[in-house]
Amino acid sequence: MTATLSPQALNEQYGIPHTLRFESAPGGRLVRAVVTGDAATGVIYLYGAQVAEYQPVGHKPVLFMSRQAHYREGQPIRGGIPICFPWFGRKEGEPGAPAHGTVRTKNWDFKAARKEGDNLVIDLTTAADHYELLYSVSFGAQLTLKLKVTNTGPFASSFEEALHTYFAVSQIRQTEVLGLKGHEYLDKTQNFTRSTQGADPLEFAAETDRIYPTMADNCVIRDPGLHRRIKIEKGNAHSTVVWNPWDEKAVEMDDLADDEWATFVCVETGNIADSKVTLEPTQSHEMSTTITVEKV
Ligand code: TA6
Repeated sequence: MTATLSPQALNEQYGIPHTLRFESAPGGRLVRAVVTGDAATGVIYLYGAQVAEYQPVGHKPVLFMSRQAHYREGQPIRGGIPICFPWFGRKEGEPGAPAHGTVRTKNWDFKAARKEGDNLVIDLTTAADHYELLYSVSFGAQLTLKLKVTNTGPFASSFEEALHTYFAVSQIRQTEVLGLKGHEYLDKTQNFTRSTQGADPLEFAAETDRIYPTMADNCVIRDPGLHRRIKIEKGNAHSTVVWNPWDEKAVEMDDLADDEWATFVCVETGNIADSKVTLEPTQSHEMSTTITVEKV
């Protein structure tokens, strides 16, 4: 199995009538799987194993995707759920290394697709350094993501990981994130100064870029404009990141339209900084997150 299989070959091998099909993405270079399940629709790119769309039946789209996203090899796709691995942000001691690791800008191998009740589950794999990665995405009334990492090398080694989820919101100024109170964070807008979050909810009135390295609790996004709450449950994930670039930073980003910053918030599940993971040879670690939308 190789990630360079054509949509036609993938359809022959893994396609499921009325439920799963493969196609070329805009621009024709990347391949994506389109899910039309009983409980939800979705899209996942083989490039980066990046979930780009998720919409449970009866709800509006849950994920944000930039109108100006690049769909070409060598560049990350702006929106959906990029996977950060084996480091988060800048690599320590290597300023030239790509931000957020190497797996979001490579083609993954499509491994399997199966129906489980109303859900459609897709497995993709890749390797990075001396790690093997298995990513399982279950599209249903909830979206469940599981990232399993195995150390295939001869030595113990450590990594960081994150599911850098872009949630669509009606308006960032009215959006609230709950569950962070009392947790320490590294403020990237203040040169990574450490502070403790005093109050719940977190509201947005300026650029926000915070790593909560030891925040394993679940979070909730409250969006009164869309009349919904998004619950983010975490398994084996001890860090949370919250990000919105605000207007000035957004204008500098060529893969984001100037008005789009106000319509998303990233709430990211991961293991970062103080919570990086160390694996002995042959050991595995699985992190997961489940996203649930509720009307209010
Ligand atoms: O998760 C927050 C963050 O690390 C921010 O600092 C911001 O730069 C963002 O990710 C996007 O990073 P990217 O490399 O995708 O432009």
